[in-house]
Amino acid sequence: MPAISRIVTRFVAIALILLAVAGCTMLKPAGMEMMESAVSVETAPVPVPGEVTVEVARARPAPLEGGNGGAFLTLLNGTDQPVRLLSAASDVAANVELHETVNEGGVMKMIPQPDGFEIPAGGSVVLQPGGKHVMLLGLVKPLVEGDSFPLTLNFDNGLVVELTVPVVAMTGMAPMGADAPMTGTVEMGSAGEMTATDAMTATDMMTGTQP
Ligand SMILES: [Cu+2]
Repeated sequence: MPAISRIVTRFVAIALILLAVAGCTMLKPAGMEMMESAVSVETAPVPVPGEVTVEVARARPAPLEGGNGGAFLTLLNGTDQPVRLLSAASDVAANVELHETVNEGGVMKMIPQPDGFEIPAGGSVVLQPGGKHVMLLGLVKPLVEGDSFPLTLNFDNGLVVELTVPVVAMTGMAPMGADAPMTGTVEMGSAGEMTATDAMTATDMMTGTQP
């Protein structure tokens, strides 16, 4: 192969590599745009390098003013340090706590997590029905499908994230105390009957027993 031809070939090869690299970096802004809009639960979000981001925020409908509700989202940590979600706040509820639902011997218990949730460096934490969740205690109004409400997330690195959480119909288990009075059986699909436990906070009990 003549020298000039080799050089041209090499140039084309380098140009193709640069194009491929450019293609990769162009995907990142597109990913960030997706974050702004509604992202389906099936989408597996990827951390944005150097940033802590929140995706797939939503809440399930809750018919009772004064009752409880649950909000769910995915926390993504694109930094090289662990970051902890310390607390959440919203004017849609009298009190907002971080909870985790666990199965203890077949009984679903909601355990308050006063230390919040740690997101590993480069990793993610998924808040979803039947697991970790943002507990809305003492709703100031029912959560109706199609509505939305503000939610503030406070992280241990000083980051504060303000979200607008849409209320959407969701499959899966209701957080304990949500959607139904605690004196009865909570609707929770095939997972069985949910019972009140000592893991519940006093606030759970008080707001849960309202009609
Ligand atoms: Cu809860």
